[in-house]
Amino acid sequence: MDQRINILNIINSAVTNTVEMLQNADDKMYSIKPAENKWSKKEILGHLCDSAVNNLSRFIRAQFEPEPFVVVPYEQDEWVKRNKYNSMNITEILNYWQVLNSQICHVIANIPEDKLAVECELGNAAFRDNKVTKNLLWLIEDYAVHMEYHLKQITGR
Ligand code: NI
Repeated sequence: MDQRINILNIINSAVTNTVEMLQNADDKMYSIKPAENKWSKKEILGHLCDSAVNNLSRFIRAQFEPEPFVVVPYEQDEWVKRNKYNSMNITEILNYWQVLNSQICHVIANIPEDKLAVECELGNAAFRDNKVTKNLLWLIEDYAVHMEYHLKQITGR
């Protein structure tokens, strides 16, 4: 199967299943922070919104900026903190996340085939400050993998 279609299917079904599962969730329970410096489940979902915002920007810029496209990490804790997710209703966060992913899928579906091969340079702590070069398709797949990883933390499956 076309790898891009596979990724789009993964994102779409993850969003559908999560919205269905969480739309009637107990808001209080999802607001509990396991520790001062640990995210609540609502904040983890918020982190997925931040990931969507930042990656949407990357998926667009990688198509026209000079190659290799340099992937600059974003301050994840600051984004969660400044977005004040814990004071939002879980359905508000879910709606926001759903809309962001609908646009992300629209953008991914329309990337010209040759642009999926654009080189992207990663250089963050996860790679021990070494520069690693992947292509845009890898970056898109990594977005879905990261989403699934955090969804397991929220839904416990
Ligand atoms: Ni994460």
